[in-house]
Amino acid sequence: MLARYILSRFLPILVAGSISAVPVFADVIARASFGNPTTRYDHGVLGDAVEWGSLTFVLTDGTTRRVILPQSLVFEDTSPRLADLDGNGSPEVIVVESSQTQGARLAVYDASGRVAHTPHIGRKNRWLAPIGAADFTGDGRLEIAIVVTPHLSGSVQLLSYQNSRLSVIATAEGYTNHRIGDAEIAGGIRTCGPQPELILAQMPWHRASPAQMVALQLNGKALSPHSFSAPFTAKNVAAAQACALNPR
Ligand SMILES: [Ca+2]
Ligand SMILES: [Ca+2]
Repeated sequence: MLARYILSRFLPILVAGSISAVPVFADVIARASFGNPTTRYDHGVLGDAVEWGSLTFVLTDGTTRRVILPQSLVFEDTSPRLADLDGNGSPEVIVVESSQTQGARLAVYDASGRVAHTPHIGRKNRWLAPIGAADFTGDGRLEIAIVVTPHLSGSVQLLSYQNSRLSVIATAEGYTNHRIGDAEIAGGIRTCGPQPELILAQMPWHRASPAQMVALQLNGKALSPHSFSAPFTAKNVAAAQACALNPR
């Protein structure tokens, strides 16, 4: 009797809840890709002078949406990254946008368009390279890790995403995940212990000589480095991410 009472009392609420959820779940991004190649931003940090002018989302219902940037901006990036930053069950899309006059910024999109961005670095031909997203603080929400000016200062920033706002919560200097002209971004995130770690190269990182590989761990407001004895190579990064290689 009690079960039936509870059911009859709460059923209308459950039904109402599922109806109101329909519009939200119609806008879930399944895939994202860059398009409209353009040479209007003459930087070539990713190996050629071609960047991207548009970003296309394919939603789970099969429909597509396309964002076309104004002439003043390009996507200066390898590929869009999907991560559910606000924990609502639907991924956001993380990309790098560069301004003709102000250089790169990190931007977050959802199916409705751009929802957050960092400030531009402030100068043309200044770039940033995303590392990835993971829950570094242990609060159940993802933070985004980036390297600002990976060929100059190598400034690592951990960004929280709250209420459509990106805020720097921890930093470290002198680490990189990219060399000028490389088509791909190296390194990444691994979770082998209780918290995620950033796998990066200690600067300087040149083609002629391998760099030291480090794992950066969030420690209060700092990112503390732990050095590997193996150098920063694609093979060693993969082994570190598979937890087969650990800091000494
Ligand atoms: Ca989300
Ligand atoms: Ca977190």
